[in-house]
This record gives sequence, structure tokens and C-alpha cells, in this order.
Amino acid sequence: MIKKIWKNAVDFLSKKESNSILIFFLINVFFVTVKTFIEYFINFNLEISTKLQTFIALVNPIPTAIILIGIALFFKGYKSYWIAVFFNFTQSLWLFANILYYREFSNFLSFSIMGSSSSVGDNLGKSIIGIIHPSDFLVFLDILVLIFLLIFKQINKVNRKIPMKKAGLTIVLGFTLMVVNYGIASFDRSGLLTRTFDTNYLVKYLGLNEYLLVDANNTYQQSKTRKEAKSSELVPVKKWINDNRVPDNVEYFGSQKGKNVFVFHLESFQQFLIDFKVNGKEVTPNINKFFHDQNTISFDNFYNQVGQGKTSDAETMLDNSLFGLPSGSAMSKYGTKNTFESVPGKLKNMGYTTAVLHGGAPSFWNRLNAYKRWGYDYFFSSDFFPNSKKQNLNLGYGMLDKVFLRDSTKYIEQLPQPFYAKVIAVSQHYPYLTNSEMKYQFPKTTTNDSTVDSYVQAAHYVDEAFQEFINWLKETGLYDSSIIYAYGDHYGISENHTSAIAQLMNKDSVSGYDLNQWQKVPFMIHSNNLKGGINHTFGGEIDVAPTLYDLLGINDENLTMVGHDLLSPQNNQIVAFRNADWVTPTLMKKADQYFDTNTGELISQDMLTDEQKKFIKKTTAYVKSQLSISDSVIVGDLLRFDNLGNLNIKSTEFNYTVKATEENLKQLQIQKPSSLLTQNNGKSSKNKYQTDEINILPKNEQKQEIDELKKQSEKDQQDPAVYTYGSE
Ligand code: GP9
Ligand code: MN
Repeated sequence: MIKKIWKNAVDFLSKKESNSILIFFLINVFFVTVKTFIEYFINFNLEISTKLQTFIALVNPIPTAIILIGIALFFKGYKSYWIAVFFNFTQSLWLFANILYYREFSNFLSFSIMGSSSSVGDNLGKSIIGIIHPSDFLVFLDILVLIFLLIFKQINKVNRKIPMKKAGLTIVLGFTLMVVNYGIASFDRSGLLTRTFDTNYLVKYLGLNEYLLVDANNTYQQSKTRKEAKSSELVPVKKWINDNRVPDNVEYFGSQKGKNVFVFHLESFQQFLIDFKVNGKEVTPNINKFFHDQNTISFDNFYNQVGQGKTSDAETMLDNSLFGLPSGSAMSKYGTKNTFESVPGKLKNMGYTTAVLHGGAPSFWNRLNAYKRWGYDYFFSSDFFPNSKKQNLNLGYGMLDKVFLRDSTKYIEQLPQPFYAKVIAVSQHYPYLTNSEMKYQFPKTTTNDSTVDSYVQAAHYVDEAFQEFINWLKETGLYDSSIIYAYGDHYGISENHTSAIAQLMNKDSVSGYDLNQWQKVPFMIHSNNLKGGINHTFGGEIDVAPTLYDLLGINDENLTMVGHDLLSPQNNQIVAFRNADWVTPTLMKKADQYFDTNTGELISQDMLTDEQKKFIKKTTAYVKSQLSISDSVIVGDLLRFDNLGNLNIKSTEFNYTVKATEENLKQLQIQKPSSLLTQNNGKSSKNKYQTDEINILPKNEQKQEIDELKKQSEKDQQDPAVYTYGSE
């Protein structure tokens, strides 16, 4: 049988001399496409979930395969065959290299990674034998067969050249398909190139080769600006920081010295949810309690300041007090190579263990690389929670929060204290699919905007997850030995939903003022010995790091941060948005409109007093300088010129693989016996964790619970929803 197919194939190839190179070309394109497509599923974790995405994945290797292998059509004789095989080989080699790299690092190779040979060399070089699977070589199988055919002259020699025009048209076809591919991809995933959130997405939508092109372009742009930047550019940065410095708050300074720090990242959580009620029921009763706790400082004029980088911008601000970029994500673009003076790095220098826990893919927002540059010892990503994958507890961006938080405790209890642990919840992420069954627990808002209605329900779920985690912290004593600060990273309901926003705000329509206020997110700092209360200071994410340093009693004078301590009595209370709009306690700017912050009244240009005009001019200038100073630091990689020497962070020393992390933590329990686990003589506190996540219950109990919840929720939904804030 095989013999017959073989013979037929050979006959076919050799029969028509003029066609054989064309067929040979097509065979190579076919093989490159098919093996890449198969590998997408076997060795990469691209989360191809819809039919359209499967189609895109199938066709995305084709354009570059046509262009590269098509080069062969310009030649004649055996040379043309060899060139075709060569370009099949180069693409297969790139595929092969990525299979190996991805297996170890859950990410694709990039120019910056290959450029910083140490990170690849150190880790991959040593273990390459361990990483390789014999089946990986299958990507070269077709090449071997084709070479065999060529060597044994089983294919007709092409003496006649393919007409130039035909060959040229083939290449044009390749480029056309590239554009079409990009068009379909952007239809399914908008902002694919501008936001550059995840290399996984680039490969899923554009294919491995086009991803390489995008990466080459990005790397080129970045290294250009980096090369052009001079150390003297740091002078105006330092001057701006000195000119705008505010003193610490003597009452709070150092009051939290040496405590653990939990940074609780509430995904897409907006301030309006605090004390918000649907049909008299609080959406987030537990977070409300936390907000109003007498030991929590809660800011009610705190704004998110993210740009296109969304979560990554929030993280960049919180960990560095530097803004994201005007377009794209600073973490994705500059996170791999830049020098930083980040909070985790600074705390690490002071003896802290630093870690991030996140139930999502490690490659997202370039976290795998950026966290190393920022000084995180550990990054517990979805790779560390294998059960959730098995049990299918994953939503689009990560695991269900209740499961994620419960399973995180296994790692938290192993961290030597004091630690700085960032916990990134993600269930409340657009499109708010939070465990469709769990939704029934809470009455729906009835804005008729499905995104908005599920958003509120998802918030209720996250609120319960948050409380389960807090309960565990209380059970283990970590609640008292830690500062816990929680913040919403950015809006969850974008400005595209104005009519629903108006309904939720109990208004007929929304103004620019309302939309600015809609950018408020909660920021709460809790510690058992902290004098709490609602703090009305105006501020945003850029100010978090200096505030934390104040509480921990850390001198931050030499650090390059553009934000300001929110507890400082002299904070200037100017909140800059990434698009240079701003909010202050008296006036705010939205596009070309100005509003009175207290009354919400629009002040038309001709009604502005001279004093207001002066204030606007001064504030706008401040905001622009704050943003551009921050951008110059990131884009020029200016901190490499700072004498702080990167806080002595050696990013190549970190290894975020599961194996290395587990081994390292095991050793640390002996070398630095201050973790919760060692304090409990090796006894895990995991069983102190209580969750009501029904998805981890056995199937029959699950069904009972769901029925119960559905009944309850149907009752709740009979009446039209009424929204209220605070106590009625
Ligand atoms: C993914 C999560 C979401 O890991 O952080 O990012 P976002 O889309 O909110 O920027
Ligand atoms: Mn986010």
C-alpha cells in the first residue's frame, strides 16, 4: 500500500516537467502548514477555542510559507528544489526551537530573549537534553523524505524556468494573504498589534513567522530609542522629581515596618460597586466591610490611570510608580530588557521574599520576563495550578478565583516572611463569564446590556472569593502580620456602554464629568494597627508605591518615581489620565471640556475666570510633564544610567519554572525558616481554607447546589431591579 502511494507520488512529480517545481513548491507549503497547525495543539497552549480561531490557526502559516518557499520559483534546475527545501527547513527549525523553548518557559522565542543569551543559554542550554522529546524531530520528517527524493534523483529536473511574472505573482499572493489573515485576525481580536498583550495571541492569530516579523519590528524600534538615549536625559527627570517632592506623613511613616504585604488585584473592579445595591442587596458585602473597616484607609477619590496596557499598566504603576505608554504596553515592549527600580526589587534588597500569584497564562503581558526585571523571586502562574486545567475550571483569562485563591495558599505558606505577595484575581474580567452557574446567586441588574449585567454578578462572585481568602488569612494569623491592600486595576464597563452607565448611576444621560468619575477604582490599605477611615485625597495608581514606602518606613528619595505619597499632607492631588485629561479636587478636564469637580457642572470656555484659566494652564502643564518624564524613563531605558545599579537585581538568576521553584522553596524552608509552613512545623494550613466553589464539589452535590441557587435567583428576579448606594 505505502509502496503504491510512494510510486504514484514519484510518478506524478516526474511526469510533467514544467509542473513539477510548482507541485514541489505546493508540497512544501502544505507540509509547513500542516505540521505547524498540528504543533499548535500538541506543544503550544494557544487556547484556540472557536471555529474561526481554528480556521485562522490553520491558514496563518500559509502566507509566509508561500513567500519564502516561493523564492524557489525564481530558479531553475535542481537548485530550485533545494531552495524550496531550505525554506521549509528554516521554518521547521524555527518551529522546533519554539517547541523546546515553550516547553520550558511557556513562551515563544523573541529577539530580546535571543539577544540576552544568558537567560536562554543558562537555563535552556543546561537542560536541553531533558527538554527534548524524540517526537519533536517529526517536524523534520518531510524534509528528510524530500531530500532523499532529491538525492536519489527521483524528481524531474526542471530545465525550464517558471516565468518571472508567475513567480512574482506567487509572492504577491503571499503578501495579499498576509493582509487578509491580519484582517480576519483583527476582526476576532481587536488591537492585536497595538496592544501587544500576549505573544500567544500573536502566534495564534498571525502564525509563528509573522510573529517573528512583529517582534523584529518592535525590537528594532525599542533598541533604536534605547541607543539614542543619553545618560544626561536623567538630569531633567531627577530635577522634576526633586521639584515635585512631597514630605512623608509623620503619623504613618514606618508604622508598618517589616510587615508582610499583600497586594490584592481586583480585576476590572470599579469604585461604583462599593456599597452598590441591587434590589436592596449589596453586590459586594465583604469588600464593603473591608472598605469601611476601622483599620482600613480607604480612598474614595482614587482613579485608575491605565492606557492601552490595561492590567499591565496598572502593574507598571503600582510596582514602579511609572506610567504605561501612550500606546501599547510598557511591560510588553520594554519589560524584557529595561532596568527598573521596582517595589519588589527594593523590598527584596531589604530581606523580603517577593512573589506574584496569578491563575492565568504566564506569557500574558510579558509577565514572565518583566517580573524578573522587577525583582520578583517567584511567579506562580497557571502552570502551578495543574488541577484547574484538568477540571476545566478555567475562564478565558485564568482560573476561577475561588479555586485559584484556595490553591494559592499552598505557595503562600511556603514564602519566607516578610514577603511581598501580589495576588492577581481575574474572574471579573470581560466578558464576565464567571462560572455561569454561580451567577444565579445574585439578582441581575436589568440594564439590558449583557456585559453590564454580568459584570455586576461577577463582582458578587469575586467578593465571595475575596472573603474566603481573607478568612484564611485570619485563620492563619497572616491577617494581623500583614498589610493588605486591595485595588481595582481599571474600569470594567467601558465608555461604550453609556446608556447602561447612566442607568447604574441613576441618571438620564452621562456627561464628561460622569465618565471621568466612572474611572474611579477602590484603593484600600488594611493593617491591624492602622488608623483607618475614608480618605478623600485625590490620587491614582501612580501614587501607590510612594504611599507604601511611607507606611513601611522606607526612604525612597533616590528612587525614580513620578507618583506621590497619598498620605502626605502636601500631596498636590492632581490625577493625570494617560490621555492627559485630569482631575483635581476643584476642577477636572475631559477632552476639551472643564467641569467643577464638586458640582459636576460644565464650565464653558467663556465662563472660565482668570484664576481658573491660570489653574488649568498650570495643571495641564504639570500633567504633561509628569507623563512625559515617565515616558522618557521607559522609552530611553534611563534607569540603566542611574547609580542605584538596578537595585542589584540580576534577572537571570530567577527561574519561574515549576520544577526550579518547587526545589528552591523546599531548600528555603531550611535555609530561611520563617514561612508560615515552617512556623507550623511543616504542617500545611491548606485545610483551614473554606470555599463554597461548587465546581470543585462532586458532581451530584454540585447539581443540588445549582438547583437551589437557581430557585433562589428566580425569586430574586421577579421584580424589576432597583439600584441604590449605601444604607437606605
Ligand atoms: C490577564 C489579565 C487581564 O492575565 O491580567 O489583563 P487585561 O485584559 O485586564 O489587561
Ligand atoms: Mn485588568
